[in-house]
Amino acid sequence: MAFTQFFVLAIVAILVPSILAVEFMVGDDQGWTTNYDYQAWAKGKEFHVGDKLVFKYPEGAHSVIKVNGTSFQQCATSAGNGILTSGNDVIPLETLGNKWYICGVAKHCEVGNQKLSITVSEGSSSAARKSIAPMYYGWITAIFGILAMVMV
Ligand SMILES: [Cu+2]
Repeated sequence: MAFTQFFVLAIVAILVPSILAVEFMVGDDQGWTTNYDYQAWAKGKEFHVGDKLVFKYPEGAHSVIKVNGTSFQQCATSAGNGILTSGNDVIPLETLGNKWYICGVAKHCEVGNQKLSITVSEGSSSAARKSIAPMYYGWITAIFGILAMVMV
C-alpha cells in the first residue's frame, strides 16, 4: 500500500514540472514551412530556459538546423551543426541567449524565408508562470509531507 502511494506521488512529482515548461509550436497551425513570417511569430513571445520549440512539418519536406548568427544571415547550412529531419522535432531551450534555426532543404531559407531566430531569457515573467509556480511548490511541499507520513 505504502509503495503504491509512493509510486503515485513519484509520478506526480515528475509530471508537475512539465506544466511549468512551455512548448512552442513553431508557426502555430502552419508549422515549419516556407513563406511564413517567423519573426512575426516570435515577436511578443517570451522564451525561457526549460521551454521547448516544436518544429512540425511533413517528414522529408523540410529540416531544422541550428546555426549561428552569421550562418542564419547567409542561410549557410554547415553539416557540423546537426540536422533534424523527423518532421516532429522538439528542441529544448537549455541555455540563454540568441538561437537561430533554418531549414536546410533546397533554398527554403534563402528564397522561402524559412528561418527563425529567438532570444532565450531567464526568469519567469509570464503571467501563467507566476500563477503556476506557487502551485508547484505547494505540491512539492504536500508531496514531501505525505511521503513523510507514509514512510513512518
Ligand atoms: Cu524547408
